[in-house]
Amino acid sequence: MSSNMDYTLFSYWRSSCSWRVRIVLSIKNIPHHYHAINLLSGEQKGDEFIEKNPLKQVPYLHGEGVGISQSLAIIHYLEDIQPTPSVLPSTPILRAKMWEICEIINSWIQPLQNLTIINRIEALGGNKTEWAAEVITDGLRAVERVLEQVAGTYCVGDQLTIADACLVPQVYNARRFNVDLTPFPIVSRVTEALLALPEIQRAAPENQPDAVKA
Ligand SMILES: N[C@@H](CCC(=O)N[C@@H](CS)C(=O)NCC(=O)O)C(=O)O
Repeated sequence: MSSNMDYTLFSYWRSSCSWRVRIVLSIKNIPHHYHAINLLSGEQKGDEFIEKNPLKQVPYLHGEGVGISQSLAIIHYLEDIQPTPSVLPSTPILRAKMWEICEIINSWIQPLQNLTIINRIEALGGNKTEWAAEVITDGLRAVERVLEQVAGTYCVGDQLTIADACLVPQVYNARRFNVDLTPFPIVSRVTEALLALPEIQRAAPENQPDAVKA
């Protein structure tokens, strides 16, 4: 790992994409600072943050004099700077299946139920909760299919991978939107196994400095 490393993660406690990065930072035990960006008060839309990420989104990782947006790009970088423990499966086919899970979540489910989008759905007269529940259900059905092929204790066999970092936050959002998880027994079982791990618990929303206690 780079010796002059001084990383800052810009994150929001309930951001599922920030949570993905927090999980990988935790699995790899990479020291970093935490800088909270309050998405509900619109801090991501302030000039200072737009300068970092014009898409007005977290996560954003600053280190080595540069900033990186996009959770999967950040995770790739973390894997490169600290390859052990690896969050990539060891064979090409399992790596492909892992990316399949990641992309279903990263490119289909999450963008369609992101804060900006569901607020827009509501502004256009739609029901944001129903919308989010529908896209999450569709996506998790596809994830369940892949898990039937490759899951072990975790998403891909018994190794913690990037798919696990994507799944846990997405299931949390599924619960927030009252999605019925009964049709997805492997998603449910794997998530429970992951939530029992200290490295996953450390990254959980309620354990972040900006968590709002109920
Ligand atoms: N593809 C991006 C998505 C990032 C994203 O959607 N971030 C959400 C939180 S999970 C956000 O900052 N939303 C702010 C908003 O919609 O105003 C990634 O993987 O990092």
